[in-house]
Amino acid sequence: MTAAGHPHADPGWVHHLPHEPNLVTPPGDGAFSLHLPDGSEQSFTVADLQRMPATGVPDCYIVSTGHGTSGPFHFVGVTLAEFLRRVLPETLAWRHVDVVSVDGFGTRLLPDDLDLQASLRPALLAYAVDGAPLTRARGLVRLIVPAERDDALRQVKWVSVIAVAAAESKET
Ligand SMILES: Nc1nc2c(c(=O)[nH]1)N[C@H]1C(S)=C(S)[C@@H](COP(=O)(O)O)O[C@H]1N2
Ligand SMILES: [Mo]
Repeated sequence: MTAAGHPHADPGWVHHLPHEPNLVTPPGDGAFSLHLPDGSEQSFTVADLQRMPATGVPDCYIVSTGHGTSGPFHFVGVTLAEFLRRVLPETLAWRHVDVVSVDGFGTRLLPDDLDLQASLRPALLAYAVDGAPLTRARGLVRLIVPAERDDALRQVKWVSVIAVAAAESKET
């Protein structure tokens, strides 16, 4: 399927893969690249994330339409909101952020997605689960969107690129 019919997805975003979990773990150590609207790129490692304030979100479930629900999991990582606060220029208003995996799977988040979840159950760039480091096989670094309870299309394993699109303009 494409994500076009998915309530969270931007109509312009199309998944490259069917709605199935990828069982082949790609190479890599969790490092990913941030793409900014001005065309610049910046690399981040898991150690970089670990130096940022950590947030834990308990009672997360991975809801697979194909192979059932797993969890509850207690994921720990950096909230996407906090990550963006730290890495984006303060004046940059963003329109959407695409979080994309090595395997092409990805999701698009809008400012509302982070605002609505900003308090108790925020979206995370997770590097640990249930008190242990997240393994590469389980998705290091994995986007966890706790607000998504109906399927796992936003629980993106092996984050490879975080691409930020700017809003048209920001008048102050
Ligand atoms: N990178 C990546 N992330 C992904 C997928 C995928 O194919 N590639 N599949 C999604 C789907 S459809 C499901 S059901 C869950 C499966 O997560 P699990 O392997 O932890 O059970 O991962 C989600 N995240
Ligand atoms: Mo799934």
